[in-house]
Amino acid sequence: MKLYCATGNPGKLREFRLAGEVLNIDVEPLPGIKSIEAPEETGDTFEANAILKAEYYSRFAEGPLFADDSGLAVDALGGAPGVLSARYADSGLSGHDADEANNQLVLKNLAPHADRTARFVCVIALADKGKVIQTFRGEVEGQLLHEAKGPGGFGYDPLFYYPPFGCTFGEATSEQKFGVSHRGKALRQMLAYLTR
Ligand code: ITT
Repeated sequence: MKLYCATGNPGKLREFRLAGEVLNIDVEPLPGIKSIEAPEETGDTFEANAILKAEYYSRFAEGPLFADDSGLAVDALGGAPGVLSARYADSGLSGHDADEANNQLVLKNLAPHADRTARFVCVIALADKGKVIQTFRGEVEGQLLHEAKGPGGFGYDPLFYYPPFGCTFGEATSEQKFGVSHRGKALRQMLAYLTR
């Protein structure tokens, strides 16, 4: 089975490719995605933005395509950064530097709070020819540390301590993270749906 995925985030793309290997599906980036202007993510929910991205990019694909909208929801911050996770610090930076600025702002805003519970949320939308077919949601709960730990993963992974592993997602291997993560859960649901 071949599925196109649409993302401009290299960290997500690495995880989707790993998913393809582990779950035995041919996951390929949408050809030419770099030359397609990204849609504005105007939704208030992960579902709305995932659908918006999947419907938009599937117009450029031949065959089914999926997109993910994901982020970190911190309980003590009322669910922030939530759908704004990628641009929380509004730093104008990209890649690792943007991640670093976002992590620093989360730490600053969370400093007065004792409760450091947070969850990663991922909604994947599957679409074909501009129409959504189905959405899939995965979540994983952890605790935010006071400083980053580990070189792996991307985004908020080095802050996200996952108690069953006894380490952060930044310290876990990609395979370990994929086995329990929000993205892994959503992807496995999509695969179950496609092979039902
Ligand atoms: P695309 O829309 O092109 O896929 P994006 O990075 O803009 O890329 P989102 O709007 O879904 O995607 O924002 C996701 C952000 O949430 C991401 O940039 C990270 O800051 C954070 N995030 C999501 N999943 C994560 C994970 O597994 N580990 C760490 N941070 C994650």
